[in-house]
Amino acid sequence: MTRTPVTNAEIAAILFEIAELLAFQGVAFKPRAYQRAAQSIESLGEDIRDVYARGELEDIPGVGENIAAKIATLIEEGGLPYLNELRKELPAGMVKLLEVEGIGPKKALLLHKKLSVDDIDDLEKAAKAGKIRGLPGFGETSEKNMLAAIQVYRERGSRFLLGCILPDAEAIEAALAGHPAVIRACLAGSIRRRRETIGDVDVLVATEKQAAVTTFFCSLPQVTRVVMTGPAKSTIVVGDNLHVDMRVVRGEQFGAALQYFTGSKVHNIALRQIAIGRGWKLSEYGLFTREGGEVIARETEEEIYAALGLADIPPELREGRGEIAAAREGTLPKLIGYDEVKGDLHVHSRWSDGGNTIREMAQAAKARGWEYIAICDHSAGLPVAHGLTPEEIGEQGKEIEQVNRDLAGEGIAVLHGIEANIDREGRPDVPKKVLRDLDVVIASVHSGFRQSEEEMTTRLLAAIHHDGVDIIGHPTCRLIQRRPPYGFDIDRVFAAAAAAHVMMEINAFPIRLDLSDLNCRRARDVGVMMGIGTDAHDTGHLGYMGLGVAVARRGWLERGDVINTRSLPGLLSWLER
Ligand code: DGT
Ligand code: CA
Ligand code: CA
Ligand code: ZN
Repeated sequence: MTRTPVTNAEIAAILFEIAELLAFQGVAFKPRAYQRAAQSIESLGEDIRDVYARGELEDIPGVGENIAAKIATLIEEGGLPYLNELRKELPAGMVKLLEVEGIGPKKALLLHKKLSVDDIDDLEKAAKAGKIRGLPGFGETSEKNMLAAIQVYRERGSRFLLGCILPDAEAIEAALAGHPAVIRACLAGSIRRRRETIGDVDVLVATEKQAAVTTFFCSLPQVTRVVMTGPAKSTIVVGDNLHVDMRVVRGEQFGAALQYFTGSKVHNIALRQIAIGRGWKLSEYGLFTREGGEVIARETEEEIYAALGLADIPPELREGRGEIAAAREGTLPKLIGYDEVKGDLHVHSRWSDGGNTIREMAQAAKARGWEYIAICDHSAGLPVAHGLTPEEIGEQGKEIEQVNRDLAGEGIAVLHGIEANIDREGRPDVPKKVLRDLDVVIASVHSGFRQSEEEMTTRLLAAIHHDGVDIIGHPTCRLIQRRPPYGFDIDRVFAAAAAAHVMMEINAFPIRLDLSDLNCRRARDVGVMMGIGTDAHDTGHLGYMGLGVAVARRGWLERGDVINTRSLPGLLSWLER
């Protein structure tokens, strides 16, 4: 039974599926068009049904007449005959094969034809039986890697990427906060702590009219089904299978409940221990004396922390990683603020695999109040992303100059950068003399992930010591729940980066978040400068900046640890050194 797709995420998912199915059939160009449209819709700032109602679907970047018609059918009819036709042509499990790291459409088709592999179970059997190593393009190593990738796939479980659900969660929070009977509404749980993956969304509401608010919650437009309702807690499902728990409390205990339901469990256990030590009791109802049950604090979180002798601890730090001792000693970091970012260091455009022009990206950045963006398209070593040759880099420079002239006086500067590939020896795939003329050079690993730890360390050290490189892009190359970070000597690489005046990127793209929170903290401890890049491939992706800041905050970073907090002159002077 399929349900009518309603959310942007669902429509995007269908377009992504069409792209994959078309790629399977070996169709050229069309898969990319569907992907591009899906990306735009995923990060669209409003409900796609509103765009449709205004007849403006074709204004969405990447959506042409053909795709707009498909979206219209989806919205009007709740299904798409075209998709059903495509699906019929392949066994259902085949598409899932693409979710195993290292398997693209070509390999999947080959496996299907030669070994009758129809799904992941078949694949696992074939690999275990040693049947795959004999196929053209496969060997014993790739067979072993495939088994490891299947393992990763199976362990992925059902957690959601923060960046994919935060907009929905914040929309629900805002809707609740806007209800007349709601005194306060706030996200809690892991999503408030901004963990990189989220099991379920928790939201806390203070109201005197529990029944009315519960009815409202269960009839929000995002709701797919209602799991349960009750006076203290209700659970709905949004989209495919995201659970949202709403807890209802009275106004005077809001702080205590928010503290309790924000977690983490480890953090809360430590707080309860401190309370017990003082002869008190801490629960979601408040902080009370053990004897007599007198209220000590409950209205705000600050009051609870203060009563326990602690500075107020930002949610992002509540993971039991030393924050309680720091709060007691007054040595908590003064975290970088979400509003302190002045620009984006990693932006793509149509010159490589982005969906928008340089001018459109600049204007969208300006609308966010930023002072600069660095256009860092891919270089020629990445043909799948239409990487730029040195000549094209030169032509792009002229366009950037023109955009800067046109936007002069508007307070937004476009820097000319590149995201160069680091080859297996650690060299960027762009000539030095070309790099020298650029404002920002990101160097990233995009291939050859399977080197040994020693080789990868040497490779990264070489890139860091190359005098044209300013930033190492997505330094560990991990994809959350999909691809583990490649192995390398992190401490050596960070120490070298600090010494060589090379930044480590915090790539804010939802599936990357690379460096991770823990790695940020390690990098900061040895004096590495961090730069946040959204890796935006269209204007909507610029919104991922907040995810990058969240990672930085979870990594205990302060304003001075992150280059994007500087104004343009400060950034440029750091880059020139
Ligand atoms: P998640 O949903 O797996 O990403 O992680 P959380 O941290 O949101 O966990 P969840 O949804 O099970 O519970 C929300 C918060 O409730 C959790 O962060 C801490 C708080 N809490 C406090 N004490 C307990 C307890 O004894 N059990 C559970 N499950 N949660 C507790
Ligand atoms: Ca949760
Ligand atoms: Ca929960
Ligand atoms: Zn990259």
